[in-house]
Amino acid sequence: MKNQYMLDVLETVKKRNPGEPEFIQAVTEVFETIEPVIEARPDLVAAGVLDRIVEPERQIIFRVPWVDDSGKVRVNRGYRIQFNSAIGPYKGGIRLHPSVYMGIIKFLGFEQIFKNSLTTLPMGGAKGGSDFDPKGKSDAEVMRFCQSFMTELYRHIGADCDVPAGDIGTGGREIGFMFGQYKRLQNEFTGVLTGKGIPYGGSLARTQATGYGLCYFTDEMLKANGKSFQGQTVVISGSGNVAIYACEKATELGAKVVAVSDSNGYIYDANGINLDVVKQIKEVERGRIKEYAERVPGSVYTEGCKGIWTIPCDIALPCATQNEIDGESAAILVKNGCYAVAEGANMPSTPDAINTYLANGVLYGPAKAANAGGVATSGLEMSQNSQRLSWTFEEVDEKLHNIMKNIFAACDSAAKTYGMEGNYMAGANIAGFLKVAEAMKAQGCV
Ligand code: NDP
Ligand code: 2IT
Repeated sequence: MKNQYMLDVLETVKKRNPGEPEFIQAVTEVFETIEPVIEARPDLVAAGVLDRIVEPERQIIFRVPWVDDSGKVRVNRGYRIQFNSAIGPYKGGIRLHPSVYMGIIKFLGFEQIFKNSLTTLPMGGAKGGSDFDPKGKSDAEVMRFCQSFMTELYRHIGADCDVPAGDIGTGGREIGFMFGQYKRLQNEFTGVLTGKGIPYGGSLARTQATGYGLCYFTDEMLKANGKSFQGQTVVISGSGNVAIYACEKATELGAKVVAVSDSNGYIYDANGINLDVVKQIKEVERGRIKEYAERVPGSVYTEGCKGIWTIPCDIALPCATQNEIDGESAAILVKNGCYAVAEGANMPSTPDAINTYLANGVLYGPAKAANAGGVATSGLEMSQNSQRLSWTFEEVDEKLHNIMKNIFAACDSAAKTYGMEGNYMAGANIAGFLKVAEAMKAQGCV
């Protein structure tokens, strides 16, 4: 990046957000790819769009006290960052994981601005979460935590203001407890959360949406380059919501998924992952992926998660967490013949890994575009709630499929317009940025 104005803004971001490397990483990646837009659009510079877009509109940090099953008082820290409302109400998930701190929520909230813009639906960017670890907690403990979390959060959100959803550690169970508490406090039944259960306003296909959408996007990217999922070997990291439904759709599209993982280790199954077993272990029993090897003959479990990227594959779909593929892992993927990486997780590739993909002609589907199907379907859930109607699974799935096709087309076309054909990361950042930037300029200095 050579543009002095952009370098100055980035310097300010670094000074204002010390000790938050993930946030700096996310901002740097966007800046490096939108430089030609900034060079071509002095009006956006004059409107202070960049100076404003890197500063969250509002950041909320709060105490979350709850009582565990032994009667002991526990305290977690809750966050909600309402990053940008230029194109719609704040929208983004809630992450419950012990690694959560301001830098994680800020990077996720920042990326959400551009992702939500790419969906073409009217949603601003936000993210929230807590350092609470749902693992090993009883349902009653999770409920008390969620109720306490919402007892503070409810005053900051609303169906037309800020609509949270799931992310790591927050699934249907947690959304249910949070929705119940919101309704009780506000005495209002509204679409204030997405990812709700089907009996109380949830959308069919939201559970599948991120994983399915990832495969729809990847399919478009492969087809545009003369390839397809048919007969290809796929490695998927993670075994949570995104990984499970990515595995389901990739298999349906003719691929063989040979590996999945969790934070302890990974499974290799040369016969193709038996997803019913994974669903039973992860969705029903809330167990560890290690148990797969005990139930499926011929599969092998290896301790540690990084080794999953040494398994030879044609297509890699990282669906666990940020920075899970570093430069070294990316080089091994390339050496083993992997020619496409599409991101179900948010920011799973380090800058070194991305450089390795681009230098080796790997087709690279960046998170903001590739995993946008989850939040897009959340947008469809909001539409259904506003209409007080429910669409069928097929209707929602078809809309999702079209949205993912359009997202790929937008990334492809923006990359071409700015002379970076085939660089879908640049295309995603540019297309996502431009819509928000125009809206921010039109609304004046707010
Ligand atoms: P889940 O909680 O359902 O699953 C997360 C999976 O990733 C688990 O297998 C978990 O293993 C693994 N994982 C989490 N943290 C780490 C870590 N630090 N190191 C190694 N593995 C880890 O979450 P989701 O599937 O919903 O989310 C996965 C990714 O997709 C995240 O990056 C999320 O931000 C992103 N995403 C999610 C969307 C959604 O709709 N849910 C939408 C768009 C993006 P373990 O059980 O051992 O912790
Ligand atoms: O990262 C993401 O896009 C999500 N976790 C989904 C957010 C949402 O509002 O559905």
